[in-house]
Amino acid sequence: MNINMKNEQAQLAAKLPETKPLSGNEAFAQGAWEAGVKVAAAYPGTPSTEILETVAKYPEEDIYAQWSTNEKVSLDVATGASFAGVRSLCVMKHVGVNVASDALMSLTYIGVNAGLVLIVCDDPGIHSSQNEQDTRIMCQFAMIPALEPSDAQEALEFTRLAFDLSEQFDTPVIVRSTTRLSHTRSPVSLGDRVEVESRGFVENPNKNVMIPSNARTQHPKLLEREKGLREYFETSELTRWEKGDAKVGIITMGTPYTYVKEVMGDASILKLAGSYPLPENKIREFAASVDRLFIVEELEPVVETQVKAMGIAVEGKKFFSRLGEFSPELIRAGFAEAGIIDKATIQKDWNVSQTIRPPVLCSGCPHTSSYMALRAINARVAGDIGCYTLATVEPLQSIDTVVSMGSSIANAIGMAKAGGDTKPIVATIGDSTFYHSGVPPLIDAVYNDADITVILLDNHVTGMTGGQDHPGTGLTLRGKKTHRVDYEDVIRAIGVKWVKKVDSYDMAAMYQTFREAIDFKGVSVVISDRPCVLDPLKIKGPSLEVRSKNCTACQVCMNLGCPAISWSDEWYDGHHKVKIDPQSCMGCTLCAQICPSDCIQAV
Ligand SMILES: Cc1ncc(C[n+]2csc(CCOP(=O)(O)OP(=O)(O)O)c2C)c(N)n1
Repeated sequence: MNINMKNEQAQLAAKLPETKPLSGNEAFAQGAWEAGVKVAAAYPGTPSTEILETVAKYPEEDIYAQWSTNEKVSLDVATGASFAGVRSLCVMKHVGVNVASDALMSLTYIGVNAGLVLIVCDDPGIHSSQNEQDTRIMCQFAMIPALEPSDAQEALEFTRLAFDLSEQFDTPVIVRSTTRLSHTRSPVSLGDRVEVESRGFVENPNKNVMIPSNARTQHPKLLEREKGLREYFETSELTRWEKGDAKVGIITMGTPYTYVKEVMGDASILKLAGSYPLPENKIREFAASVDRLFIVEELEPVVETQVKAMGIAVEGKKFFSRLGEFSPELIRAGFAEAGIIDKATIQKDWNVSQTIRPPVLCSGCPHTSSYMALRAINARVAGDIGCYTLATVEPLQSIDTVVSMGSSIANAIGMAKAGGDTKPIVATIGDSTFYHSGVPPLIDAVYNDADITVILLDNHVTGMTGGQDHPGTGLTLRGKKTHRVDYEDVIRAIGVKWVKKVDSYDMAAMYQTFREAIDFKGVSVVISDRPCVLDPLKIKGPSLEVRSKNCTACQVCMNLGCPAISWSDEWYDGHHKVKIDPQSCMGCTLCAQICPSDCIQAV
């Protein structure tokens, strides 16, 4: 190669967009940054958490980014920024939409000033959630366009485009992801950021104030908007007709598109930008061009129901489940069931078995002692959502109910008011969850004089989602020191008369304090206080060991469910003695505190 050719190649490479391997979540963040977003807010939730964490890595002068106390607050913050004239982003997991939905249902009537985009990550297969709801139904319900990218490149591009659509059609736009897309890495071409001028606050109470008279005039505009968006998707490049064998036509979108391409690459495919609103004419044209029409969509038959309502014969959920996450194997099995693929070609030995590993709290987890104490007290425990939900399963097995984030305290109020239970009524709630949605029910408990005990499990972090900060940690999303909202101050200000803080690693004090709290008539709160052993720093004290000659194999320490403790090869009276793995042991000493034969000691 001569020097000129080398120079030409170098110039060409300089013109090409930079390509990087990005996860879907990183690509969403990049798309938002490229779109000129100025304000971003979220409450963490798997699989969406890394989107805002990535946004916070872009320069502060470009984007202000914050953790909000909950999803409704984050949407209201984004809405405020849009009112003020700058592009804003809001991110949440699918169940977060339930929390934000009151604001969302009004926002859809208001529309936007500057573009507002919500990225919502669903969790088909329930890898880490309390349910498997399909956000696409919420999009239809709220009449908000749903964009459904198939891979990380589209995650970036759809997000960037979503801001333009938001402004063009005066609507919030939802970009819908799923766990597979959010957490899968693939090469992505990056673009530059466009700096978008602030539009400033536009005074327009008829549009911005949702009182009945204004809502009445706004509602018909939503129908107009829907019509406009439908027409847009009819001709948009995002609606892609990939011509193939006309015997089988498949309408699909999102991650299922990639499975369809892998399994049925020769078929005719209509790839949709999303599930709402649908390009009806394009779908009719496509349906007329194929012998048999299928819809492949994960979770609910959102598109299928709409296409059937158009009077078009289509098959979908008959062969592709409404439950769980899709995979190429499931798509292949569905088409085999439909008689499209020869069943004999399906690989039978695909089932790869995994070693079963029950979920447990970490060794040294400060939540463990609370549940040991509650089990000893034999309390009726209304649980909540966080790492501590793991105390539902053996061996701690001490939580009776878990509904949704922030439900524990009000569930306990209901149980106490129902009466008839001989057990003391206790609610357990994490520190992040308390500020998310635990404060109003605590106010309710005081107001209605409920006889309940609340255990606030303060591990100084949002543990479940990977250690995010929150108002109780005193640090912002970008790690800056800020005002720490003090639990005791808040709880006392609400009017709780009995509040005590106790060290989670002092088993006897925990038990004693719980007993006193339960004996108190009315609302009592115990703050179980110790930092998480893994976040933000790994806290490893000197490990403990079992003096095996003194171990009576009583198994009391096994009740902790500590992953550092296991059975040894030695026996006592027909039972296994125990041992401690020094690598995993965090040195919390809980096992030593409860060992009746005093055989667990520091190394
Ligand atoms: C509405 C909603 N938003 C977010 C989540 C994701 N999520 C589950 S538990 C949790 C918070 C856990 O933190 P904390 O209460 O401090 O308990 P920890 O996990 O630290 O024990 C979050 C953000 C969810 N399940 N539901």
